[in-house]
Amino acid sequence: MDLSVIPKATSCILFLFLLSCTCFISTDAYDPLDPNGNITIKWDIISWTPDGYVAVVTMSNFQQYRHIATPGWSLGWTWAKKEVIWSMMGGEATEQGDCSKFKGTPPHCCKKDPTIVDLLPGTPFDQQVANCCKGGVLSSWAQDQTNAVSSFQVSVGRAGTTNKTVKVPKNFTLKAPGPGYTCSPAKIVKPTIFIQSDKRRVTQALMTWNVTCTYSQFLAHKGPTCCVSLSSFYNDTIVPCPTCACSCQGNSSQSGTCVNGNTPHLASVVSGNNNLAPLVQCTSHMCPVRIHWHVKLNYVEYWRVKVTVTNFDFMRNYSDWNMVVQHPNFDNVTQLFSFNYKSLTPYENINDTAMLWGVKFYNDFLNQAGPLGNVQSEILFKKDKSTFTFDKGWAFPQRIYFNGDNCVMPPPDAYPWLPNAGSSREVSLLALVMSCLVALVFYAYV
Ligand SMILES: *[C@@H]1O[C@H](CO)[C@@H](O)[C@H](O)[C@H]1NC(C)=O
Ligand SMILES: *[C@@H]1O[C@H](CO)[C@@H](O)[C@H](O)[C@H]1NC(C)=O
Ligand SMILES: *[C@@H]1O[C@H](CO)[C@@H](O)[C@H](O)[C@H]1NC(C)=O
Ligand SMILES: *[C@@H]1O[C@H](CO)[C@@H](O)[C@H](O)[C@H]1NC(C)=O
Ligand SMILES: *[C@@H]1O[C@H](CO)[C@@H](O)[C@H](O)[C@H]1NC(C)=O
Ligand SMILES: *[C@@H]1O[C@H](CO)[C@@H](O)[C@H](O)[C@H]1NC(C)=O
Ligand SMILES: *[C@@H]1O[C@H](CO)[C@@H](O)[C@H](O)[C@H]1NC(C)=O
Ligand SMILES: *[C@@H]1O[C@H](CO)[C@@H](O)[C@H](O)[C@H]1NC(C)=O
Ligand SMILES: CC(=O)N[C@H]1CO[C@H](CO)[C@@H](O)[C@@H]1O
Repeated sequence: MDLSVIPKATSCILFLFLLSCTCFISTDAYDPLDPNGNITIKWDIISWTPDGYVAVVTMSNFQQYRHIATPGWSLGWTWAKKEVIWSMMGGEATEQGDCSKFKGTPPHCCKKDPTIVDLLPGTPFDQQVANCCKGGVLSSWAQDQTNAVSSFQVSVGRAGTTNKTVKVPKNFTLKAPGPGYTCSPAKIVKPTIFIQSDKRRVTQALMTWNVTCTYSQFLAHKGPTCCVSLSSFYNDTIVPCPTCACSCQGNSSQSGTCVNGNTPHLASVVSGNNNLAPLVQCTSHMCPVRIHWHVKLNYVEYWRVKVTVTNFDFMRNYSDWNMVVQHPNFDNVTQLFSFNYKSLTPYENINDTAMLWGVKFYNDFLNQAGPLGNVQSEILFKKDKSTFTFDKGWAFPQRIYFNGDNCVMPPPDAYPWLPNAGSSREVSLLALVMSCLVALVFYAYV
């Protein structure tokens, strides 16, 4: 045998290795399940005042499944000139800043870089505007469009008083409430048209600008925040979340801290703390949230899955949680028990992705770690005879997101097998070897 083949064999293996790597590394900036997802912040100037303008600022969450939960959003920007906020409705600046230069009633906020938060539910009517006062909570577009919009009104002074002299604010920051969003510069767009409620008259903004903010999981957290475990009726093996999926136990610098589940008194002490950092129960995966997918039953026409979401974080209740699941059989889901369901169609004719969330007042609240810290549901799928199989892990999801973040899946070769699936595995290994040989032959002849 020619010795020169050996480096080629090595390069072939290297090539296959690189190929398999590119399949598993995901880039966080682009979300294949919601490629157009963004939060758009729109400023509509509705009147000019002697020293500035009154604007209605509207945030629309166009993301299909990522929402903003309590304690809600906060929006910041930097004024382009020496603007001040005389007054606000439906929102408030967190700090007034130094207004000592003003005689008489001081402005609401004199800071160069104000931070605005929503007002709380129950705000008096005379301080409200439409879509305000939800404590900064924004639903996702797929779950509830009417609650995916939040507005406040701001009266700006020491600003331009015509559309030629007004300067758009700069450096927008959106916190939800932590990091994760990156906002574009403001762009002047066509003035918004408002249709009056009786639909007999339309008005328009004097000037409008838009800011678009997009999410990156990489900016939001240092590492993953959830993982997936799998089991099935046809194999006793429970495939756990990958070890160290979110962090590792131990005391090195990369390791997380955790609390043992059998010390609930410690958990109740720490949950009095206002810190948002997770404090997870000690597990091999160290994730705050685990999603378990169990293939439960096989009928002639249908098959049934049980999904359990478990909270391992002692510091956090998930109000209004949601998850997104990608599985080819979501085009024929027959029934979901005790979760809400909506099909998402990121690609026009592939209908394999669904958003699931809790039923209001029943299981929309995922309690902190402990005996109440889980929610579950069962899904009934209708079999399509041409695609349905328990072989090759087909019955398991391809991707799961919890609250908008991608969960760590077990490696595909660890999925529970059908008891007689060993031979098909050898076949696929053989196919791999064959393809490597084909590549080798190709190399040898070029
Ligand atoms: C923001 O999302 C909306 C709705 O999906 C989309 O129409 C718009 O083009 C997006 N904007 C940007 C700048 O991506
Ligand atoms: C400013 O207003 C004038 C009319 O008053 C209009 O023609 C012009 O397009 C406006 N410019 C912008 C940037 O809105
Ligand atoms: C933009 O805002 C961030 C955070 O508020 C701040 O760190 C940064 O210096 C600001 N940049 C400019 C150009 O104002
Ligand atoms: C500005 O934002 C609004 C949503 O708030 C959207 O309807 C409009 O299309 C946006 N304009 C542009 C030019 O992106
Ligand atoms: C922490 O690390 C030190 C030194 O690296 C080691 O002696 C100690 O046993 C470790 N403690 C735990 C709880 O692992
Ligand atoms: C979670 O909710 C429960 C019940 O409403 C409450 O007792 C607990 O203090 C909450 N925990 C946190 C961390 O907010
Ligand atoms: C996708 O599947 C769902 C559930 O079966 C169905 O209601 C929906 O109409 C389908 N959408 C498309 C575009 O096929
Ligand atoms: C169950 O699946 C595991 C892989 O996760 C495999 O090692 C085991 O052999 C399977 N059990 C049976 C009875 O086939
Ligand atoms: C068995 C069955 O109902 N199959 C249907 C699954 O969904 C696709 C697309 O929605 C249909 O084309 C199949 O007929």
